[in-house]
Amino acid sequence: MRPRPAGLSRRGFLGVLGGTALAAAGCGQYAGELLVGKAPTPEPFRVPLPIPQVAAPVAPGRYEVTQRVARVEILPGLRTEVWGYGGTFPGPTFELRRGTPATVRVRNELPVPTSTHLHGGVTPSDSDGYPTDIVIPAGGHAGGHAGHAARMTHPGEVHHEGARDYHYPVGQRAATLWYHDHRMDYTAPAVWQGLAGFALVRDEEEDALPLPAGERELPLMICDRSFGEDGSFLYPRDHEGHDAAYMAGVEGDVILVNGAPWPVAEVTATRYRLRLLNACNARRLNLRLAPGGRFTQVGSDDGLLAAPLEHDALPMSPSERYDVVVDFSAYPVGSTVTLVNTLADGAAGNVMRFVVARRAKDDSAVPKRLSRPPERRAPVTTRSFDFRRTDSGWTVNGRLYRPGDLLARPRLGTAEVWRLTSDFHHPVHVHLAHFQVLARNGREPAPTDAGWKDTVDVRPYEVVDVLARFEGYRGRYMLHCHNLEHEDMAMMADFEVI
Ligand SMILES: [Cu+2]
Repeated sequence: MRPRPAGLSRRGFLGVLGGTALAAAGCGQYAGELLVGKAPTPEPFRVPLPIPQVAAPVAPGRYEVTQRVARVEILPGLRTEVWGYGGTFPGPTFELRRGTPATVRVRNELPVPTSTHLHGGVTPSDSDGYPTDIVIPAGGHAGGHAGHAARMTHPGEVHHEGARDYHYPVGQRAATLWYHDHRMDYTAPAVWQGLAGFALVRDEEEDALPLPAGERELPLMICDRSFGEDGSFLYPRDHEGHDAAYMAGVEGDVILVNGAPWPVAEVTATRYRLRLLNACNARRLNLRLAPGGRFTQVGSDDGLLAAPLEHDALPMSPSERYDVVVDFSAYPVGSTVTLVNTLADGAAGNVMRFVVARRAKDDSAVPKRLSRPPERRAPVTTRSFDFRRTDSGWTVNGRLYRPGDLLARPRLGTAEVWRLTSDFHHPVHVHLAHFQVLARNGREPAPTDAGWKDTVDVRPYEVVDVLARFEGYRGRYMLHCHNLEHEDMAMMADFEVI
């Protein structure tokens, strides 16, 4: 492995690339570049929708999960090597409760180091999954195709040998969170390989609502992958880990929900609560129901709305979530309802299918008042963050990411307006702080921008103002593009809550 100074390598070569693929991608709805798979495309709507296992605590408030390599059947008849929390993809779902702290011991038996981020979590800085705060594989080995990165160290890198505990106080409202790898330079291939799962926070406010529950509450992790002929995950890599042709982001040609290709779920003619997550590396979605129908939104990225909202379509950039209710009693028994993505053509335009199998009793309802979200607080200042491609690569305020380089120092307990601008599709994610979208290009935000969020889709040449509140903990956090290839190519920044 030839040594490379920090700040060079793939970041350096971005500047000399031709912009053809990027320009083409920037014109349309696509954020990334399609990677065409080589395995036979499975027939859609044949594989039953899997529901990830719920993680079982080893003691009250204590969990242990091992990241390991596993071979699983994703495409019928073929085996895929995944890197999974617990050896599964998605990883187990963590059921967390507001006011009940949880400690999760993550043991790393993969060939590469890892860092786990609880996305949307109000988490102390040292458990937030900082990219250079890494768990070195148990036994210290670090071979494998992406393993060379284990040998490259970054200034200030913190190593945990084999395992570490992440502490989650869980002081936050009920919400659909997720967790995923967040290691410096290699988040995109690691998440692609399977390192992601749900974490659901519940609380008394939510318990009191008559929303659909139990088997009628479905977490749906939507992502795209491409497969080699033998069923392995394809991911473009050059000798340094990434392929410059895919700097816009990698899009797969097979759509997975909870790790199954275009699955099918049998439902009763009743209401269902769907916790939708776009877990794609780069693909944006615009979800609709075919042959028609509406989503009743009850929650956004970081909690329940004050009151439900009706939508015909749900635009979702990577890592955005919607908590919605769909009433299948609106469809005849025996009919099918397909969740589609109108931003894609052909097979990738389908996501999954529901078959309305029979009538059933339904005690659920969507009340007119759902919750009392935190009020907006008057901002103390405005800051600007520009997400842009420069000659040196994907940058924030003209800078390539360097750990420890602070772009802002907001005060704990205050709110600020953060003005986000871009030259391309950039799903901007802020750690710790939740925000509300105030305006897009100076105008009212979209109805689907409602609620407290941690990720917002900033579109080409758009100006998005968000009101961020800094609650919880002092310390170092990040904001970054959640197109994972952009993130790995240094489109991140640090801020410190003081
Ligand atoms: Cu981006």
